[in-house]
Amino acid sequence: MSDTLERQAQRATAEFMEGVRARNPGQPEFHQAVSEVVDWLMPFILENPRYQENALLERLTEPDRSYTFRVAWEDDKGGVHVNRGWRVQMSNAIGPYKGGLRFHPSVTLGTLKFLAFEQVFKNALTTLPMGGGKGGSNFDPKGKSDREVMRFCQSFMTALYPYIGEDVDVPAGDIGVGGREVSYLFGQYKRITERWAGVMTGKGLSFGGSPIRTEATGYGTVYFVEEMLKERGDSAAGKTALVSGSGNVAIYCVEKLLHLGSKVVTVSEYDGFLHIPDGFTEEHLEYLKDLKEVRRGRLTEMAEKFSGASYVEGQKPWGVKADLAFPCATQNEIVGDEAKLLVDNGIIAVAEGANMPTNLDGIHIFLNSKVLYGPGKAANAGGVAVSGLEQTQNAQRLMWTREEVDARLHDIMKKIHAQCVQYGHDGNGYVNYVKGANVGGFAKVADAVLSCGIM
Ligand code: NDP
Ligand code: 2IT
Repeated sequence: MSDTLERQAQRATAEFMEGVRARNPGQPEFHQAVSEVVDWLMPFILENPRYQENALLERLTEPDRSYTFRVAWEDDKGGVHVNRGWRVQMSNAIGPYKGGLRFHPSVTLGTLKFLAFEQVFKNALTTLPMGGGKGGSNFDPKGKSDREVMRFCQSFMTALYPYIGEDVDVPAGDIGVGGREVSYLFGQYKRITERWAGVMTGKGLSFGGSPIRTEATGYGTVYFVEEMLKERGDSAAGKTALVSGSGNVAIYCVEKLLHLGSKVVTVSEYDGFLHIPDGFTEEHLEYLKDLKEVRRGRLTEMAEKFSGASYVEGQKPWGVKADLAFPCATQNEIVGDEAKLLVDNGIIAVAEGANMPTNLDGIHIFLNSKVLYGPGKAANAGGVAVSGLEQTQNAQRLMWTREEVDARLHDIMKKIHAQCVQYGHDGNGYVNYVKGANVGGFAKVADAVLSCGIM
């Protein structure tokens, strides 16, 4: 890039971000997500004036619409509670809105706008016709009984159902929303509308779910890292890996790493991490699945049960020496200093199972150190990709085999990787996957927006 273009891009980015912050006060996560995209996109936009002339960035940072609603529900003792629910429909430029629902006490409209914005570009990279959206609530499922979660989900869907549909907007899971919640939400949709439609993904296999959807995000993240390593003639086999989180994405990331012969030494929770220096075995993994998916228990239990395992309270896993890192918990779980620690300890590749787990300083540290860094919108797109395949199976009234869906997932992750290389190669053998993913995703969405006229 010429100096002039670089300076012009920096000025344009600063000016644009000033406007984003002014128009969206009090939404720092949204500012961060937009900034990560615009930083890499601006030179491309300046080189292609039709995007600027048609105010593409301004249009893509303004949701098509957002709904806010009250969710009142009754606990097991008859107490009445009120939470807030949202659905942000960011862009349906290339297909019906698609994206998960998050139930976590930290959720705000700004959180969901950041997630919906990321989703637009991620979904474009999958090569499937899906727009981007996200929703959720500040409800905390932790410590609630199954019946309480059911009543909450029924109340949430009663407010949400007019705004979704198989060709309109198709929600799925995210933090705090797994198979149990999707099933309750889907059940209430059918009850209210009196119709069965593929209006949610992540459904149970006996009622329209897709094989491999549960595993897809974690598996896909590992397929992506394999592609990144392959570029350097390397592979994940025999490598030591750090995984954070111990939910849906983390569990199946660990599983695929074990299949490939990697040594996984950590998983984590909100207030600490489980360290197994000799590496996870199949027995550890089966125990973890039962602990988290069935009993909803704490990792401290595993530290007590298995000799050689310990729970390190109040810390994240990033200080443990390893070759590969898979942040699979939540946003901003790797901030600048932690990225530096990983680099100093010789990390080779970082693949984000979570959305925006690395802050902007951390991203620059990884890129400047020439670490293979796969941003969430590329590395974790396998989950939504298999959701797209679930929509296709529902439309066909068919169910494909595990092998077929897994093969398609693998193929999609390779195609996402290829798009990142196409747009992110620096010409000297290093691929900037952040630039590649953002420019690749944007180019597809922006051309669709341009074709459909000014709106
Ligand atoms: P789960 O609810 O299954 O698990 C979330 C995990 O992250 C738990 O281990 C949880 O720990 C931890 N966590 C959540 N919030 C925090 C926090 N504020 N601080 C520290 N740890 C936290 O969610 P998923 O596995 O589905 O999602 C994990 C990440 O992956 C999210 O960023 C999500 O957006 C992203 N993602 C998910 C996809 C999916 O298909 N599910 C697809 C693509 C991305 P604890 O239980 O102790 O709170
Ligand atoms: O962030 C994500 O891509 C998801 N939570 C999955 C969305 C989906 O529609 O499957």
